[in-house]
Amino acid sequence: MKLKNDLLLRTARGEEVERPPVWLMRQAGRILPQYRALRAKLSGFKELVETPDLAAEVTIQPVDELDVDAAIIFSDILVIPEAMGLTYEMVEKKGPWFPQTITNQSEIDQLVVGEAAAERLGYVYDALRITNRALDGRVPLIGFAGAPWTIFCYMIEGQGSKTFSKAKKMLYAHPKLAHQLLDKITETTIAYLKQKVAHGAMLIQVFDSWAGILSAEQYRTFAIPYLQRIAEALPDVPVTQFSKGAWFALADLGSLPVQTIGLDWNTDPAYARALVGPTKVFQGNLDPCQLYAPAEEIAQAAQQMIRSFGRKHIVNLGHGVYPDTPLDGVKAFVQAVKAYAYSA
Ligand code: 1CP
Repeated sequence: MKLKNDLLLRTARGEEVERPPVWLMRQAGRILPQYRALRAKLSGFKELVETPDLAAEVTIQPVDELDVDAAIIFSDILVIPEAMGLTYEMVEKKGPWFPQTITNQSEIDQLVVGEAAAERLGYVYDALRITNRALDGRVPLIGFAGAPWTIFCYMIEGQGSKTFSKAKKMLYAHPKLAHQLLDKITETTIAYLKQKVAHGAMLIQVFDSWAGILSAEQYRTFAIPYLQRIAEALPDVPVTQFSKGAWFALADLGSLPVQTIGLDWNTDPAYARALVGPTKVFQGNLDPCQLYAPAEEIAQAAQQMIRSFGRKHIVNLGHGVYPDTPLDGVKAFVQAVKAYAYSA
């Protein structure tokens, strides 16, 4: 498909661009009144995720309302554990809940893996196809998955956690089992992301939301090799690796065969550049709470951030936008970036 706005893809490929592209993690969701209105008519979150026409509709809402430079397909990282055999519920105001979790070898042996699991997610591929048809090339469509370590956390723990200490316990007490499970998640994620690319995802982002609770040594052992396999399996699209809180792993992340590294707001761009080297593109990293400030201050903060990154930068927040963020703050952020021009 011919794109009318391919700024994100040109930037991710390392080309010289006129200004940085901008989109927001979690842009499709509760910050938008049109999302809340649609969501209120449904039985719950999963109905939205599993109905391709509706998922496509909320994917496009932020492109219409916010004028961002990319769409990200509306879905969740938790479709992968579900496809492998662990169904999830999304409990209102609480978050995900898995009635069944992984505790031993035989439960790992029973998981559905690879293409057999990925083929259960036809609703995601349909949503991608429908979204691209409706977008008609206005902006690129981003596909995503959770990183193996983050998916492992939910499969062991069965819900969100501050410490994910049950998941970490398996790394210390049963490292062989941990590697078996990480391997199966990786194989499934690769099959899934290949299908996403085949159905129209033009860039893939891998979310390692719980990277920051591991040590540098554990991240090198239990995360990096699996991220490497995923990136190597996707030669046809740019890949963004976002490992939240993983400042201690920046040099390792810099050696992955990905085009873009996502940074959270705790990470100084110059510090990251020194560890990652000159070639990667960075994505990030405004504090999501900055968007609670007056519009004028948001614009100044956005410009200052762009200057501190220099070139090779995709503008985003340092994590997902918070649901109670004022829409005017989000718009001030996007417009400030779109008004920016790199000096020659
Ligand atoms: O009320 C609602 O509508 C549910 C809120 C919600 C939304 C809008 C959840 C529940 N998931 C989503 C969509 C979603 N999830 C997207 C959509 C596309 C976009 O970015 O606009 C994406 C990319 C995700 C990814 C996701 N889900 C991550 C990784 C990114 C991150 O924020 O770190 C994680 C950790 C999840 C799990 C999840 N899904 C939902 C919740 C509340 C959680 C987190 C639970 C926890 O704290 O453990």
